[in-house]
Amino acid sequence: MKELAERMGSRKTAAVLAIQTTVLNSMLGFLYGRGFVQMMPVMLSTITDPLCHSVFDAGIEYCGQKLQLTKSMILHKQIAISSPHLEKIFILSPNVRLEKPECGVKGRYLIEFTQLDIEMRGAGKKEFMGLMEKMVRKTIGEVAHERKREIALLGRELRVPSSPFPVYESKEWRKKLGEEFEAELSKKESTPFWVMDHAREFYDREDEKERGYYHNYDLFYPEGFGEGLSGAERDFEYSVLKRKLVERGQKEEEFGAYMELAKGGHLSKSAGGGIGIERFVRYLCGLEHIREVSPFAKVPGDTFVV
Ligand code: ASN
Repeated sequence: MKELAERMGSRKTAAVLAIQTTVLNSMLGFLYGRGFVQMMPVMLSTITDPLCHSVFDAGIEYCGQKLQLTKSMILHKQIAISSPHLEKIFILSPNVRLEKPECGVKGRYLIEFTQLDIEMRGAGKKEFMGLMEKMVRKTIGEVAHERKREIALLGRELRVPSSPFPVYESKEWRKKLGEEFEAELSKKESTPFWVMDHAREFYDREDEKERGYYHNYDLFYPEGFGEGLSGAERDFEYSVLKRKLVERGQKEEEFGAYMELAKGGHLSKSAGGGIGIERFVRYLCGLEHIREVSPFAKVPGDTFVV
């Protein structure tokens, strides 16, 4: 209990929370100013993101139904953005991902975190990535300006990165630097950067002609802070989604209402992504481990006291 009391009572914790407040105010203000509509988070659902890496099951039984804790709201975003009356949406979305304990040492993982999850109907990757660069630059600028005292207390210096951010193609850089190329690039870079084309979930758009090329993008932070945002253009046609589920050995029934809507032609073209709030705050504050972002941080493998 002493450690929790110390962490809660420290100036550092208060400075980090103040910076996080400015981050949220800046990002939400940015989206409101551009006509985005905010939706409330879904925390329990019959469907959720399958994720491309393995996590422990976080399902519960309720009145004879199996419900899952939200890993991400991607499927709900795709359903919502298909309304002809909604063009741009976002959710400040709490996610639960019961990561394997060994992830704890990496300094970037929490089993409970929040992402600002955004989706735009009809958009492509260029438009979405450009928007995210503007949002990230505005937010860094506002934190640097409004939180000088807190930034100084943390011994950090902040500079607004110039745009456009560098873009790396994953296949090319994996060949050049090996499997750990993203970590290498993150250590070497001095500005946030994009890594394109990751083979992952069935809803990220795969090129129709060049199979195995994915129209997705991750934003990485420099100084070794690693990945902070992931997003993609989406596949939405039933036959394509179905083929990709089969290829991944996943069952259509696991995605019930989502696949039913796809079958009826009710999903539409969109692009979006989610930026992890705790990871962004960790980067801005220059914190060694993500546990320092919140006194209640749940790091994989830890024994939790609260
Ligand atoms: N939020 C991500 C996206 O929009 C999905 C995820 O978090 N797995 O692509």
